[in-house]
Amino acid sequence: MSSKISKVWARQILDSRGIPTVEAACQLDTGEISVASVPSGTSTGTHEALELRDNDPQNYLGKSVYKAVSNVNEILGPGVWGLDVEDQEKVDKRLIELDGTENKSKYGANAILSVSVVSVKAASLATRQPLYLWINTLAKRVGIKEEVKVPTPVFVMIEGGLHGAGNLDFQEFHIIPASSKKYSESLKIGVEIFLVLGTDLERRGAIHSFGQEGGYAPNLFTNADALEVLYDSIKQTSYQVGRDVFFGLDVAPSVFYKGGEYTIRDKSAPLSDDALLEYYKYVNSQYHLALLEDPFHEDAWDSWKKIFAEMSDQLTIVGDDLLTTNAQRLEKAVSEKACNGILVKPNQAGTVTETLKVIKMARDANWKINTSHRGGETNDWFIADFACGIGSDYAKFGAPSRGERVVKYNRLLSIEAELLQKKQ
Ligand code: 2PG
Ligand code: MG
Repeated sequence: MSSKISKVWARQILDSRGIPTVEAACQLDTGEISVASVPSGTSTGTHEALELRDNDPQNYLGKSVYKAVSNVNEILGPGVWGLDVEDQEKVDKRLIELDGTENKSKYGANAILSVSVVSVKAASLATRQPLYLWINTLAKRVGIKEEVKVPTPVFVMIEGGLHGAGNLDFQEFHIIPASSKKYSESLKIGVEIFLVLGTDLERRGAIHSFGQEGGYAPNLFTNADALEVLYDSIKQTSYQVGRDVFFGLDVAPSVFYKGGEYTIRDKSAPLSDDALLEYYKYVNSQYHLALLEDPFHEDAWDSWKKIFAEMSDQLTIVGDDLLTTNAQRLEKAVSEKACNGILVKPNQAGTVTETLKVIKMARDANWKINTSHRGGETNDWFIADFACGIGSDYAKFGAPSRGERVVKYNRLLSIEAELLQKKQ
């Protein structure tokens, strides 16, 4: 007989930026207790489910989440009491019904997701199995066919845009080890390149600070220079670009998009969508990108269709702000051929079940899945188990540095070890 949820409660904690977020706990009728906290985006897409903040200037400059916490304690938590913890679909359905809005704006996606995730964690305790295995069971229930696997890490090496304190326009410059490599080998590659890159940036006098996700945030002349510096650093290691490692970008252009044009350091005049596409082609010819995330503004559908038609045979075009882990937007992107990869962030959707259904749709369209952390993170490693449980192709958890990022990369190490042991 499966366990029932006997109590869910929440409190306010801080995320990695020092900004409040929601932590929830769930107690089962058998006495087991799980705890989960939710992340928060810095460069959020307009179409994401709503993150509820108090907007009271007297409290954490408006960023407190006391209302979301009390929504868990008074409405959402009591709403799921007595439910079978193994019936995640029912738990999430109840949460969605209680809120009743399209974008979870009544009780807040942060409040709702905290209850959804803490229930998944409680079910893994109740069923006495690792979290990633339980998530795989949930994934199979919605029709996802993939088995558990440790994804290829996408390391955020250099940060600009809203995430970096330096002068770069693009938000993230990635290093992606070849997908044929074992995860522990990929982690070693990522760390070695990261350390060489740090020394290199210092030597170049590109005075570096760190970005939100632990990557370097240097001052450079152009965005392409960041790729050049990365390229040089890799050359100093035993790894080869195009064989052992590949590049990726999360452009996140909302920050430099104004009046229908994109202003970047690489060009003296603002670029039209077509000119930006030409620029991507040039960058790709020089550096061979494996992943290109959010190349255009989140509502520039025609430009997305164009880049898909012209470049998707060479690289994976990933929609993050374009899709916001949202079934309707994904459906449109599939039917209009706007991209061939999705960034999956459970807090954009608001419940685990909705996130799983989006992944199933993307898999049906033969897309690549990149499961992602957020700019504001906690030490919760749920997303690492989630990425393995759904058989994600990639996992983007930031730089291989800073506690809230490495806790997830380290969790992947232990999952890899467990999976290897099972095979023996
Ligand atoms: C992104 C994410 C994570 P944020 O744009 O992909 O790196 O950033 O959480 O700020 O949206
Ligand atoms: Mg992004």
